[in-house]
Amino acid sequence: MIVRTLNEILGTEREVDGETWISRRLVLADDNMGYSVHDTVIRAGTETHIHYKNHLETVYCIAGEGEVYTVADGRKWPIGPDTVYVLDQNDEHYLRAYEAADMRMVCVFRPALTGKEVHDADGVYPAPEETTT
Ligand code: 9YT
Repeated sequence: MIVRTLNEILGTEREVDGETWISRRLVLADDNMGYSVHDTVIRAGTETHIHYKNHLETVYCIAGEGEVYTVADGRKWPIGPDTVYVLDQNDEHYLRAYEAADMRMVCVFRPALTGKEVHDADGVYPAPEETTT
C-alpha cells in the first residue's frame, strides 16, 4: 500500500506550478494505478485555456467558485464546492476562477501523468509514451 500526504510533497518535484494553477501530484504514473490524482489550486481571478487531447480528466471542486466554458457548445457551467465535471469528450474549455478566492480541485487523469507535464500553448499535455491502461 502507498500512503502519502499533501504536506510531504509540497516543495518537491511533485508540486508543479502552471502560473494560473499549482498542481500537487499525489498519485502519478510510476505508482502503476493507470490514473493520476492531483490536489490542484486554481488561482483566484485567473482564466486557463485547457484542451487535454491525450487524456481524460475528472475534476471535483472542493472549494472556491468559478466556471467552465466549453468551446464546442459555447456553454458556461458554474463550478463550486461539491461539484464534479467530467471531460469525457476531451473537451476544449476555459477554466475561470472568480476573484473572491482560489479554487481547490481534486483532479484524476487517465492515462496517468508522469509528473513533469505542463500545458503547452494550446492547453495540451503531451501524450504519454506508454500507459498502463
Ligand atoms: C482543473 C485543471 O485542469 N487544472 C489544470 C491543472 C491540472 N488539472 C493538473 O495538472 O493538476
